Amino acid sequence: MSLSADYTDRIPNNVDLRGDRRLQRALEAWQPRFMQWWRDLGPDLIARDVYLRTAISADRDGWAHFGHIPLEEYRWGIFLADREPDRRIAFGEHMGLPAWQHVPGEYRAELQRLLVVQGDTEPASVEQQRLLGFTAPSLYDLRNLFQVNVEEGRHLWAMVYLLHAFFGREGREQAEELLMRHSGSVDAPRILGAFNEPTRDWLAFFMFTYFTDRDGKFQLGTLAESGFDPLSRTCRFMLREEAHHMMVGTTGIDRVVRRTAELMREHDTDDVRRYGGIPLDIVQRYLNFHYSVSLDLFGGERSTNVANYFTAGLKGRWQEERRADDHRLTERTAAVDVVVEGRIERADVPALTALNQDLRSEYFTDCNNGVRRWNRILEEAGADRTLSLPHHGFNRRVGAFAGHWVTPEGALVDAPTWLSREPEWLPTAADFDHVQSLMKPVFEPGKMAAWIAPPATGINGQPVDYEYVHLT
Ligand code: BYC
Repeated sequence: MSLSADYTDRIPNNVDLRGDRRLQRALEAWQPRFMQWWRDLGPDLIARDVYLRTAISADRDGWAHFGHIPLEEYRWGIFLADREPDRRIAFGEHMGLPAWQHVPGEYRAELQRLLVVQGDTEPASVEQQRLLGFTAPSLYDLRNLFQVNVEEGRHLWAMVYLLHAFFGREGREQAEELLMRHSGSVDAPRILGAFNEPTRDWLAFFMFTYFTDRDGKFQLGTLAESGFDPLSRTCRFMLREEAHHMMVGTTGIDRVVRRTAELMREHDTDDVRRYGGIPLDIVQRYLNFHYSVSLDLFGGERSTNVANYFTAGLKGRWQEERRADDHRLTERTAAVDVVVEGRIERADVPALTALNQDLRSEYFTDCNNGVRRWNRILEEAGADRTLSLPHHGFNRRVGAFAGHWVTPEGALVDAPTWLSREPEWLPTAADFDHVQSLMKPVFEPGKMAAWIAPPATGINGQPVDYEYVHLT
């Protein structure tokens, strides 16, 4: 049975906020600060109204409502997926015990850290994307940008709820700080690297929603396994919204690749720059960048943090319950990459410390599906070119490859060699300039910028030329 949402409250929720006056008051005090942050650092382009999906209940069917509303009137709410009766901890040293409904005292610090890191990424992405509305390639895309933004805001609410409800004064302080750190700030940057990188243009936005939101899918998937039941339920609900964000990335890159292939065929050249397209070389360099910074989000190949999270029952593996092993892993080893004397080798380490790599390899498989899809589009269009994921050691700042110079093919080279070839592999100033030169807004219903193909379908059964956004 699903708890229905209470929309009469200032903060819509299915957690019975009314039953806990103190918590309700604390969250109501945080709400204006959130709104101030949204006005200061949320989308800069102000639209009259936007065709948005709003979460209204935890039911699988009919969990969302669609309609035109001003962005500021979006109802950021708190929703947890339904509680599974008799849910048990599925891994680690407490395996088999009933899932915790309260924070176990001995894991308070670790759990709080996980929530803060997760919470920090959500507003960061909104900040990174705040200017993109001005250059949207269509009203359909503008609507999708805003949808992603309001839902990342809601995901911030999800973490703030947990911090307020379960971590007392410290949790409330951490919730304040989530609004005080800012993407790219020198004094108070966001916690994880990728969330301080600028999202300059729409190609970067599609790459971000493909690669970085996909890290979100996998990290949320591991937190959905958590023995701390409120976190698990929160993440299960967030994953439902997250699927749309990745659809935006996947189909966004589909459409760029499709348009580029059309221009290549029409003009019989790879250099579609002068025909208003984005050459595949640039697409590949953007892909190399976004994939490699997203790999850093998985942490080191060897990590005692992740071993502790798993053993404690706080963070599981991707699809933990489908794994055919003892779910404790205390006796197992796993091979991880190490760089030894100028060579990439494999070393056996305790499996528990290799869990970041385990998750990263699941992520790799998923990312590769996109690459296969884009290559199919290229093949069908008769283009004799392919895209590929760079080697996982390429351009890394975190883990075994940090400080090493690895080519996209996986060869270790010296710094001067790597740096001399960097312009072949990572976006150059000229690439950014070219993509920026194409970023002209197209705000007429049904019309698309010339560098991107139209989507195959609209949103929620609406046609592509629907007026998804009414500007002023
Ligand atoms: N940048 O033991 P290590 C999303 C730190 S995205 C900067 O190797 P660990 C979204 C690390 O914190 C998903 N610092 O790694 C997407 C640690 O510091 P402390 C976000 C980094 O801890 C799009 C030290 O280095 N959710 O939802 O096993 C739009 C040693 O680290 C980085 C989560 O990440 C980095 N890239 O794993 C919107 C889930 N990497 O503790 C939203 C929660 C590592 O020694 N977070 N460090 O001071 C976690 O599970 C883990 O903290 C990490 C790192 C997977 C991030």
